[in-house]
Amino acid sequence: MSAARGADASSGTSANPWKTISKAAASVPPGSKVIAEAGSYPEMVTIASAGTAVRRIVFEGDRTNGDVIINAQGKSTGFLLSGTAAYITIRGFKIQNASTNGIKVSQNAEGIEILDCAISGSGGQGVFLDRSKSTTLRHVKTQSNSIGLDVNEVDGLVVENLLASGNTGAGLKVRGTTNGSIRNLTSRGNNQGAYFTAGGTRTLSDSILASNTAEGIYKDGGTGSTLSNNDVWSNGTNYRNCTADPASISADPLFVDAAGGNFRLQQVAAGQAADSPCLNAGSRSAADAGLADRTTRTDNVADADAVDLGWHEDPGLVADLCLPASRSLRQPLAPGLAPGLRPSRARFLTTSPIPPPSRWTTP
Ligand SMILES: [Ca+2]
Repeated sequence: MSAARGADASSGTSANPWKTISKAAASVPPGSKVIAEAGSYPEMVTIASAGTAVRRIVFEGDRTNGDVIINAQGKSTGFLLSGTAAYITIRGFKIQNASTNGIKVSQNAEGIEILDCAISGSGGQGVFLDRSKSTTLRHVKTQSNSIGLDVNEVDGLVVENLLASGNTGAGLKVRGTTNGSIRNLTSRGNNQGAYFTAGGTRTLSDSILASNTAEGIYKDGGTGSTLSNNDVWSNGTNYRNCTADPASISADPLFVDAAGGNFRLQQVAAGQAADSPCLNAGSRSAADAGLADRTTRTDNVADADAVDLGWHEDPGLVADLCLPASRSLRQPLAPGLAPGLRPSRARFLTTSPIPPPSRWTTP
């Protein structure tokens, strides 16, 4: 698509792109890859189509020349995955200022992947997974929303490398949910770091929950949450209705500059005065965590050995895309983040087979 020069009446090729992602969403068959180049797309994208496990439909923001932004100002939702959506991948978008949800995955939607996205300024949840099946989030930032990530009774949840900060409610809220795994979460400066309601089977590990106003981890009744290898520090109450496991710590994580939006970890090898206690404190290797190509360091050296706790940055990005912690809910974005300043060009490719799904599920 090209927000600038496209037309929805055109053929949707690279030379004659569509104007909106919504047009592509209503048009493409399984196995398609939709590419949106840099620019701002002022729309609510509803996706009701279904790929298959081996023929996903991929919506990708090509960030080579800048951010690809869904400007949902005045819309309820940025990306709405309806109940019929299946095997859809959404990758590389910034979704801003939706009145309700940046991304919503509806009941019975299956096999949805949300990768490398940043959601901010939503009036409700940045990301809301509402009774979906087999849903994956990887390398996602959810900042300055009401709730960062809200998971409601999902069957099969994988969350790996999530940053939740500056949300007025919980950074992470998990209601029910079976077979849920949350790893490498950094949840800072929210009301709660992680809030679990009763029921389900969920694990939270290799994560940092720090400086949240109310609880670091709040288990609101019942059982079904397993905690391990977390740093839970300086919250109003670190653990409520739950206790630390022996592999967890409670120490200042030594973010480089959390107030300024830099959630990398201080380390002597990268030039800081001290080493974060979160280095190599995880339960598995960086490679097994899928984070051996990401970094917690200011010099962009990739994580190695045991995985470091919490958020890992993409060293390929020119600048961190985190919002400063000082920005309150729904304030205008800084000029440097203003959308739509670059000409956008977009391509819709149906003739090129997309890579196998493993490319998209394995960073
Ligand atoms: Ca490490």
